[in-house]
Amino acid sequence: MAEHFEQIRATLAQQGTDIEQVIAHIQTFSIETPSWGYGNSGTRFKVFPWPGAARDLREKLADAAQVQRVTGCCPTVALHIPWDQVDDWQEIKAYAEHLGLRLGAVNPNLFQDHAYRFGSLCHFDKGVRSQAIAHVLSCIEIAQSIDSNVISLWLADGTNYPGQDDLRHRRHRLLDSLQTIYAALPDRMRLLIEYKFFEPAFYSTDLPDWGTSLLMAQKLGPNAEVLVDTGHHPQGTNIPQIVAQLLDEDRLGGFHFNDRKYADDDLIAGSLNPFELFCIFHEIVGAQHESNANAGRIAYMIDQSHNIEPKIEAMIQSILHIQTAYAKALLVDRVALQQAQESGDVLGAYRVLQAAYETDVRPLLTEVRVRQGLDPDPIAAFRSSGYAEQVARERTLGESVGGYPGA
Ligand code: PSV
Ligand code: MN
Ligand code: MN
Repeated sequence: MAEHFEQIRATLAQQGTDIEQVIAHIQTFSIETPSWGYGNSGTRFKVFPWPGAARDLREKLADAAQVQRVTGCCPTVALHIPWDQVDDWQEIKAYAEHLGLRLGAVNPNLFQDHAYRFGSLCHFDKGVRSQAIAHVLSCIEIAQSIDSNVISLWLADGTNYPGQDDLRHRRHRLLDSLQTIYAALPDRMRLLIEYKFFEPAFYSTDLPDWGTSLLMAQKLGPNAEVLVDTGHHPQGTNIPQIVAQLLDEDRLGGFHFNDRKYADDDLIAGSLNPFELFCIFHEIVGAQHESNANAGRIAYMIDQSHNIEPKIEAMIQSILHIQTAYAKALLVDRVALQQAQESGDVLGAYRVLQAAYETDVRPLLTEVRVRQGLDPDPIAAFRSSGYAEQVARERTLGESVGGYPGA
């Protein structure tokens, strides 16, 4: 292991990079985990309850604290309202802090009220739009009270059949609703606008792609940015290029990481297409190198609902994959890459990326973890802690509060 670490150090030195810089980048990189990833969730076919799965926000936070304990890079937890609604936000904030956590992005729920059959912010009925707006405004208040500065907005709005509604009118209503929301946003708070090309709507979706989200953000103002959920694109979409464009437009708000084989599968990030994840980070690191201001304020978040897998371990595994992708992107020899690019050496440029991607970064991540006093193998550390068995004993199987189907 030590030998391999020295090898990485030597390779980096040849490239003119001090390994300590790479380590410092990895040490300051953090990922937010979602409260909804810790509770029972399922498909529309079945929810298989996991023994000991968190049933309420306090338990979700306790689980998230375990993820933070073994990874050291997940200090914040995203909330979903009303799934995570509590009476006393100060009490829950203090509880999170007691666990060594902070409360993160607030996600309004604009898809699970009966009123939203035909949409929320785009609905033809002003009363429904007002209800949806009021909900987002109350989420802004919650965010303020817990010192969170991110609202993540995902809409299920869309239509199922041609002619069902007027697409331009829906767009006007959407912009109008977003303008009301944006006007209520405190200065330091950001509105991250997520997109998704289909589902639950099947003919049209009101925010179907990054371009539409970007247009909306640009019309709203500088605190509105685009949220890229990696599972929300048609097959074959070049997500790294979307990332590059958003960075260049200074509107990349953040990520919802997850992986997929077919559509919005919400599987463990990096489990199916780790190379794509690496290419995403390659774009970010490239922008960092050029002191792109946007690259320094990206909200890295996970958005996963675990159905058959152990929820806490799935979260840890996702984080390890994301960290690995980032670490590999930090190893890219940028000077050699630029030389190859500018001399038209297509394969040479590709091979520079490939060399970084193929590097075994486990010794590097081990070094980072050991310096932080962590076990080099966070999954093993979690397994040997006995926490999973303890909560399986203590938490009776039952209904969780909020979450995806049946949860
Ligand atoms: C639904 O597709 C979704 O997975 C979106 O990605 C949201 O971010 C998430 O649910 C939470 O509402
Ligand atoms: Mn998402
Ligand atoms: Mn999704």
